[in-house]
Formats: sequence, C-alpha cells, structure tokens
Amino acid sequence: MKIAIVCYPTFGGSGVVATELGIALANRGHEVHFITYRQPVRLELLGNRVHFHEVNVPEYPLFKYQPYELALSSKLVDTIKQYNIDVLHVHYAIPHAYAGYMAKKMLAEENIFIPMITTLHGTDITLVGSHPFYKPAVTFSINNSDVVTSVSESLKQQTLEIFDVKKEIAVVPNFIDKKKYHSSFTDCQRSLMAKDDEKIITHISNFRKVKRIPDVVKIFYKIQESISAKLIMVGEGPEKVKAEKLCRSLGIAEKVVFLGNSNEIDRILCFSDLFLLPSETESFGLAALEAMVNKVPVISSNTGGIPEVNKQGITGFLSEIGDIDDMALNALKILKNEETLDTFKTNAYNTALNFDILSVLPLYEDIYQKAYEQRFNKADY
Ligand code: GMT
Repeated sequence: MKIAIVCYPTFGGSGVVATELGIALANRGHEVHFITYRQPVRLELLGNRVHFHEVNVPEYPLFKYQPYELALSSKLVDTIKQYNIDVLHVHYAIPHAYAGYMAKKMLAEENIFIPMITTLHGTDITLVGSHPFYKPAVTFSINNSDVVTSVSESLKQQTLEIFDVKKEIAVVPNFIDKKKYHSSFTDCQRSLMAKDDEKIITHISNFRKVKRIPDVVKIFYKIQESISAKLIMVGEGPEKVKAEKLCRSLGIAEKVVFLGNSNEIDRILCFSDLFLLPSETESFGLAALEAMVNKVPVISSNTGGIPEVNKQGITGFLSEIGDIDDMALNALKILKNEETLDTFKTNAYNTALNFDILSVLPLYEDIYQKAYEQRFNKADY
C-alpha cells in the first residue's frame, strides 16, 4: 500500500512510534511518505520506499500565529494526489487529525477518497486536547477520523471519559523490534560511564513537568546513600536546568551525567541496571518498554498505561505518583542483590517481547486494509 504518515519529527514518543512504524512498513514492502515540518529524528534512510515531504509555513507579518494546519493540509492534498496515496495515518490528534480532515474534504471534492487513521498518543488527550480551548476541535477530529487507535487501554478509557466520542477506539500498543536486540552490543562500553562496583541508573525523557524530573533526582539521591551508583539523564527540555541545580544543591553533581538528546539510547540502555520513570501521567511509557527490551528493570509510578507494560514485582515496581521513598526502596530491592537484579533483567526482556513489532504491525496493516476497502463509503465525507 501507499501510506502517508503525519507526525511530530521530534524525540517525543509519538514521533518515534510513527517513524519506527513507517520504517517497518517500508521493510514489509509498503511505500511510506512522511509529511511533517522536519525530517523525523529517527528517520535516517530515505529511499524508494521511504519518502519525506517537508511542510513549509511561509512567514507573513500580519499573522501573530503562522497557520501550520493550513500548510499541512495543502501539503497533504498535493502529496496524496501526486503519489496516489491509499491511506493517511496521523499521529497525535493536535493539529494533525484536524488538518487531515480538511485534506480529506478537499480531496473528496475531486472524487479522491482517502481514509484517515488517527492514533492518539497521550498528551494530545490528557494534557493538551482536553483544554477547553481545544476540546471541541479535538472531539470533532476524533469523531471524523475513519479509524481511531490509542496506544493503551488506559488511554482509550481516558479518551472516552474526557470526550464525547462516537467512534470505536482500537488499542494498538507501542512496540519494539526484537531483531535489533538479538545479539548483545559488542560496543557496550560500561566502563566509560561507571566503575565496576557502581550501578547505573538511567532516565530518558523530554524533561517536561509531566515527567516529574525532581523525583528522578531525589530517588537517585536516596539510592546512592545506600549503594555506589551513577545516574544518567538523557534528553532535553524545560526541567533540565532545574534538575542540574538540584543535583548541585544535593551534592551529587559528580554522580549525575546529563547527556542531552541522543539517537543512541540502546547503547546507553545496554549498560544500565535500572530505569526510572516517575511520571505524573504516561499513556503507555515507550521509554520504559525500550529500557525493558534492553534488559533494564523499571521503577515507575502507577499511572495511565504504565501498568500495562511494567509488571509489579516482575519487570520492576510501581508506586503512587510522587512516593519517592517507596520508589527508592523498590530500586534498592532490585539493585542490592545480583541474583534478584538478573531475574528482573530477564523478566523485563521477556515481557518486552510481548510488544514485538511482528505482532503489532499486522494490527496496523489490517486497519489500513479495512479502511481502504471502505473508502467509498460516502457517509464518511
Ligand atoms: O512523553 C512525552 O511527553 C512525549 C509524548 C508524545 O506524544 O510524543 O509521548 C506520548 O506518546 C508515547 C508514544 O505513544 C507514549 O509512549 C507516552 O507514554 C506518551 N506520553 C505521555 O502520555 C506523557
């Protein structure tokens, strides 16, 4: 099939999922067209089956806000016509589903019928989309998508609670590609990061408030009081400077490494012993799943879709949001005993395999095929 994918090109989970999905679809023989304002960060190889179309928004001084949705919908119309696209898959409702709907309507005027699949990722529903300023438009975009998917059962329930949704929502979880992790990395250079007797604790995120970055630092503070440990913080975002300051004021700055954004997260996770994800909310927690497939147990908050991924007492532990004492205690339970650590590592890896792309990709392919077959259903236009 010819599939157009709209996403954010950034390090955020929705962009990562959209990009990895597009690459996997191309490897299965589909032709994939990414349409966004910059080449997605995880998209390295373009070729016959993977295309990238940049959305440009010309600046005009009259506008206080430049109309990205307008530019995106026009780009969608042009690309869908030029490449005879079969289905449009938009990731993150705002404003992608809204722009996609407009493109669909414009194309229908020319007797081109394109089904639109909208994938809800989390903050588009829980944080941004539910704001009264956006809610009517988000509700409309969801109800006017041909298919709606959400990345967890929890996000599906939240969407149904917050919005007046008349559409079925199919749950299609985030995924990993187990093939990538078959052989252990030969260049897993643990010694560059820590001494042999030090445990390596990792956090990866976009350092937004929702990630509760100060909790990450405080949990680590408590861990390092009992055992020798290092904290690796990967990512960039508004809470980073505050976190650096907190490390200095707690006197642990030399034990914490801030690495910034990285495309090499598997290289970092391969020498990690524990992953911290104390988020306020998390629709799924792709970062936790990526840790688990690298055999890294997870200490997380018990919120949103995280319990669908991180299994209590098996792949890690879950605590109430903000309960840093419990999180630190649980971390030590895992880290203090090598045998326990090994068991959790193995469990984390085995559980992550339930989310292998080979089981998730056919779900999307099936959705595309059905939506394509029903594209002439005029009631939808
Ligand atoms: O976590 C973020 O802030 C990024 C955000 C995004 O939209 O890119 O991630 C969301 O989508 C991911 C992929 O589906 C999920 O794994 C994350 O849990 C979700 N983040 C939140 O719900 C906070």
